[in-house]
Amino acid sequence: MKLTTAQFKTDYRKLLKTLYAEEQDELSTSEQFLVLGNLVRQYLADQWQQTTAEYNRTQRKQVYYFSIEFLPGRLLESNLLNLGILDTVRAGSKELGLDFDQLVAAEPDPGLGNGGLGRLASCFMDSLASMQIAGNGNGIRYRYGLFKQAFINGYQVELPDDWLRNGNVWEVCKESKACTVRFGGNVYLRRDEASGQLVPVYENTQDVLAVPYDTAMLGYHNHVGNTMRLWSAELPPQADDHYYTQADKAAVARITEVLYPDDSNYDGQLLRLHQEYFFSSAGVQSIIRHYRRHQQSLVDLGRQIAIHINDTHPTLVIPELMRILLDEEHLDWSVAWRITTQVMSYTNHTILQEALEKWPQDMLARELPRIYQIIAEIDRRFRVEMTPIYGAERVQRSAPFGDGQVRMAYLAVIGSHSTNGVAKLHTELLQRDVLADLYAIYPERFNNKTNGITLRRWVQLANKPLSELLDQQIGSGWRSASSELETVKAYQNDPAFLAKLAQVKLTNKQRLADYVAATLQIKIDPIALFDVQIKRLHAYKRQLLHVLGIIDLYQRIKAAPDEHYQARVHIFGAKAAPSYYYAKEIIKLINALADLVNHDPAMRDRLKIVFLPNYSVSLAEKIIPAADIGEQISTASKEASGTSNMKLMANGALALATLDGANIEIRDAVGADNLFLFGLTVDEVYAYYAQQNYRAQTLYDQSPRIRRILDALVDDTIPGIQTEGRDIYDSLLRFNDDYFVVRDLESYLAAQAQIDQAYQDQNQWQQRALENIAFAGRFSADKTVNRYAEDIWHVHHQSRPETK
Ligand code: CR1
Repeated sequence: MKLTTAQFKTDYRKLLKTLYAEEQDELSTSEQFLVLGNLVRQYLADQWQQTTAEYNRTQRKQVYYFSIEFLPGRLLESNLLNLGILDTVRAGSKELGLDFDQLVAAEPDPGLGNGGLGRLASCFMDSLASMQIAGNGNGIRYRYGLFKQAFINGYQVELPDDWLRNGNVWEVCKESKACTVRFGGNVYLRRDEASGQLVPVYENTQDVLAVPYDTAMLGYHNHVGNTMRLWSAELPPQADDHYYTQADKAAVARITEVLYPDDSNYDGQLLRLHQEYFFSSAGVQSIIRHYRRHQQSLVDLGRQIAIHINDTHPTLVIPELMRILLDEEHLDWSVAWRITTQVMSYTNHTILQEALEKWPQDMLARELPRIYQIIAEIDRRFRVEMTPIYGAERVQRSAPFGDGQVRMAYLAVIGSHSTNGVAKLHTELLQRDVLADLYAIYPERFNNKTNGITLRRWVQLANKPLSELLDQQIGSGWRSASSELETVKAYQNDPAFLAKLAQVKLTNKQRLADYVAATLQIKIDPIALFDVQIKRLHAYKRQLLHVLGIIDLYQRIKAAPDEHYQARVHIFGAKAAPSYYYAKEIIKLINALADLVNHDPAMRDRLKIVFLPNYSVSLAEKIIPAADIGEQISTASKEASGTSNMKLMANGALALATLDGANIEIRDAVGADNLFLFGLTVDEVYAYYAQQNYRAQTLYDQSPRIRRILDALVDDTIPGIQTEGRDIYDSLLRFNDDYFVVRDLESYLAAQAQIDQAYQDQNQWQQRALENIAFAGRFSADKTVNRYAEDIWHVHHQSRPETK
């Protein structure tokens, strides 16, 4: 949009008066943010309204992305960037005497997700709009986001995230578009006298009103404003003869009160089931209602809409759509089923058994009786159809019902026309292992869609020094066509450019160092190598391996303090699920080790550990541009894709990585010389599983170095971790190290030694960083969503040269 600084200043002053009727300097920073946010809301309104109107007028096929998590990050700056008025508003703010960066930081960062899954959903929202795909988000408006993490005495404590306390400038409540979601009660089918149709009769249900809150999702410089719709649970309007109590109100509000703080872990709470049906049902109802307003017949539904199931949490959209088509639209089962499978598609995000959702059949029957009947019929028909072809055993292994449970991933595959994994290796493992029986039955349904990230947030906004340098060197075309980043390779042997690249990194490291000094009172030197691991705390992600590597370095410096060591700062960001005891012990270990190392004068500033609390999207934006090394060290096969690997690469960090998830594709893009690989391969891990011949204890017995490192956990080297140190030690030796930490330790140490060596040659290091930046465009979410659009949703997108 067009905007001059003069106009902006006038608008700002006017709105300030309307909202607060005060002088500018009376306002707090967060009030100033609210004025600016509301103004930007006004600026984006045209674009949002016109897009909605255009979708209604042209009746383009709509994509609905259902996700129980979204992690959009702060929206002020990204909305300004996408509108094309970021520089104007920044300059205008300055003239108004506002501290723009402070205002940006005053926006609450919505923590409506746990980690990669939720952040991916938000990268996709950004890319859908930027690729001019008619894509809508559908999720839950949690009253409280993911807990805020603090450390007390090195232990994680969880504080409530009251993100809505000052309101939310970006959302619009659409009370008139609310729908009713039914839980519990009894249901039976009765033949309607007049029509002769079977209609369900519900008795004693608990009805909940789902109220939508819409947020605009803007495209980059293209006048598109898509919608992310989040549902909030409320009491239905009061009937004349019935008054609600406070307790009624609280019971209903509970459904959308908190985000489940578990990542890669299935949580079978009743409330979780209610959340899942709540947003699935509300979303599908509103889609059909909207569709019905514009179309006569439902037979074309499959050509007009696509519903995407982001992990299994929204799988109940399948029986819910069936319910509406059967009970309300009176279609035959076979017609309804054809439409449903045509509409639905599913992405799997993990092969971890503990994360695959299964609901007890009796619980589903009690809580969602009609939905249960429909799933039972899906199960019955699947068995009838498939048993003659594939045999009873395979069908029993792959049907929705099994062992008294409803297996949600199986239901998702059976009820969709497409199932995808999120990296090549992951999709292969789904086909080979986790979903092998269903792959045998429906091979044509399986496909891979490697994850992607939006470079607008992760480079343009997070790393302005790099963005400006790129503009100077290769022009600004890369900002809308990320493949153009590859042209920067022409400067691989230009020492002046490499020096500028090094300078950019130093600037970002200094900025992070300032933040660390201000928040943790730890002094770190930007000249040191910054080695970063940022992700949820989980045994399979192996933060422990990283810690053992640091213990090794600590011990080596202690043993030979006068040798030369590359100075290092090890930076962690990680939340542990509140109920994940082992993960919390690792947090305590890292903090205790940090305490020891950071205060040991023998380290002479050559080793520092920084564990930044409350890892979040906005903290990631500070850390990633400052990283020299990004650790992606999961046990091979366990990390479905990873996405921080892509963000770090785009910011010129080199990966220290196992051959897992998308690391493999990153290696294929940048070449094995431009990252540091180590550790077991998937085949080696699977061979250990097959042969059951892994013994961590043997490795401990054979290697003095491993022994010395592990012993530090239990011999008081690190004060304050008596129980934690022992438990972790036992997990490795007594319980035989589920994630092959000990097995990969020496190979990890060797890779770290290579890194220290490589860092000495700064010219060559910058060449490698440049190679990573150059190929980051391959992992742009713009391309990823275009592939979904073409192969899965069958919708049109903008045809740019970079679509493939
Ligand atoms: C995976 O663990 C992947 C993201 C996004 C996570 C991670 O490797 O990058 O999904 N899975 O696809 C997950 O959270 C519940 O499952």
